[in-house]
Amino acid sequence: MTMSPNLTPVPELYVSYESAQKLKVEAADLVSWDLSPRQICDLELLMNGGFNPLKGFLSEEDYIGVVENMRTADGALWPIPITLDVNEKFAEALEIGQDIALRDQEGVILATMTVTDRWAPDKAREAEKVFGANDEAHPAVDYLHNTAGAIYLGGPITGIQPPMHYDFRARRDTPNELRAYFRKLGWRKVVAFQTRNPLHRAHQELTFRAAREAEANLLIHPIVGMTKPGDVDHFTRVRCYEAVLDKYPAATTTMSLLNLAMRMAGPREAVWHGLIRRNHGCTHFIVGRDHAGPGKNSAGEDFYGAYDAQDLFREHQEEIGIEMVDFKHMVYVQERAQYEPADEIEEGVTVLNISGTELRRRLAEGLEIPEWFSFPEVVTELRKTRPPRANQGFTVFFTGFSGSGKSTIANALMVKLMEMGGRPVTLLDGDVVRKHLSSELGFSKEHRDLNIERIGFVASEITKNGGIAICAPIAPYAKTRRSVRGMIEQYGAFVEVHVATSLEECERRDRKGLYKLAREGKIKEFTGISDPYDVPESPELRLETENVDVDNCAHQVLLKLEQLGLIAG
Ligand code: PPS
Repeated sequence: MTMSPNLTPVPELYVSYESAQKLKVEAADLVSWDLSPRQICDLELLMNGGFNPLKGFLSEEDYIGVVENMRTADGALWPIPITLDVNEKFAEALEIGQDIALRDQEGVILATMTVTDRWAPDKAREAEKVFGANDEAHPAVDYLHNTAGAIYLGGPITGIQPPMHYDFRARRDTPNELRAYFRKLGWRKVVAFQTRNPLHRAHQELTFRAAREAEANLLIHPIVGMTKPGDVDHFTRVRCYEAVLDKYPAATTTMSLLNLAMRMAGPREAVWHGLIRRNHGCTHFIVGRDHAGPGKNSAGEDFYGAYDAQDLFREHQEEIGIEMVDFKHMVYVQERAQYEPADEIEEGVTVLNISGTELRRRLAEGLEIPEWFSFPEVVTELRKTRPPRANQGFTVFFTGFSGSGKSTIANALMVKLMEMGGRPVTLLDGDVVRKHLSSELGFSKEHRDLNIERIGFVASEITKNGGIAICAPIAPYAKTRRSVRGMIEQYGAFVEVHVATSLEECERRDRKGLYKLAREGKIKEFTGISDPYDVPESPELRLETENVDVDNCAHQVLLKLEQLGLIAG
């Protein structure tokens, strides 16, 4: 297979500069849709030709073809639905044929779209076909059901301007900019390496070998759009990549950042990544073991077979127009002090390896990370963003009935943590929050959710900045607690503490006299009496408070924090 697709430009969806200025003024009068972060990523790649041959968000017919057979209606290979999901209210107010303006999160108009299609997708079917299972343990299936709007809009895009990026501007290239760069340097063959993780010595070795075997130059092409929740943030990663770039022989390798929103769709994602790299002028693409794998499903098994991605890629290689380079699993051979492909190593030598989980453990516990595993510059960067757990921020989230003792225990815990020192502590008590942060809210489901989300947001900011947030609302709904957990776990630990005082005991105590009023119907929607409480199924800690004093309850929380490595013993 000989390929040199980087000689001609790829079609873009932008209008000329003059037309864009005019269109921008006209578009200000259109109905407009505020794009989500994921839609902004998709739109950028639609406009700059990264998603060539797509000309806009998929029509219903294209969507069905892509979901069912990985093909648009005119037969082009395309494995991932690129759809504009919106809410029902917005969709209902539109007419087919209408132009809408697409705005970024600051309100800047990036493009217009002529709405040709509007439909309610079968999301369960989409999940089964595209991601292999309708299982919310898959991040994209979770997104599909819990974040994406109920209605999809389709239609061609007219590009006005790309989304603005203020970070690493010199490292961001459109497909045509990369093609021009390769042309200028005379790079006829280019191997692309896709990554969402920091690079260590094994990656450097494998990418270098891949390029050497293909007699090609190397493009490190990391994702800086959206990756798997919990990944190392792209700012840190790019600083790590810059350090690794210096380790390749000069003028063989370059790096460019790709603002793609990954879906973690394994085999289909690999094909998609191949098409995107072809559009960026590459001739070869490295596909590894479990490419773009999302981890375990809700039954604890892998979503995809380890080599499914390679198999699907191989099947469509000609059509993708880019040659696959199999990932070689590289391991360190101690006797020879070098990395070698695992399948070429004879018996009897000492093979060293540090898994991703082991690396995270070593970072979390501040343990040594050997030089044979990674470059010192990379380890230094990682240590900055992943300090040992005992120095990271975290959130303790108490939940339980009104009068269960949440506030009292939370106060005691706060004082104990302040006595220990080291990190700032903030208490977001239910009553206090309702006074300062949520004073206009009542107790409907919608208002309670809003209240808890606000608490979650503040706690996540505190956690991100290395502090301790103690929250003590009722937080009666499991789904909302789960969403807050998700917000916080990006930055540090979320320790859910169920204050399990029974309703009978809370009502017997009735410190504020509210239960009496609730029984008399004078307070409506009162948790436990006339409003539900979802008992936490697996909190980090459950506190039984009957016949246990407050000091002891707070001490149990401290012991849990110590056990989790969040405070020094
Ligand atoms: S929630 O559901 O998490 O938003 O509730 P929260 O913000 O923690 O507020 C609970 C406090 O408000 C008082 N209160 C009520 N609680 C439950 N249901 C109703 N209808 C209600 N009306 C007022 C009550 O005193 C709660 O305080 P705590 O500290 O939990 O006893």
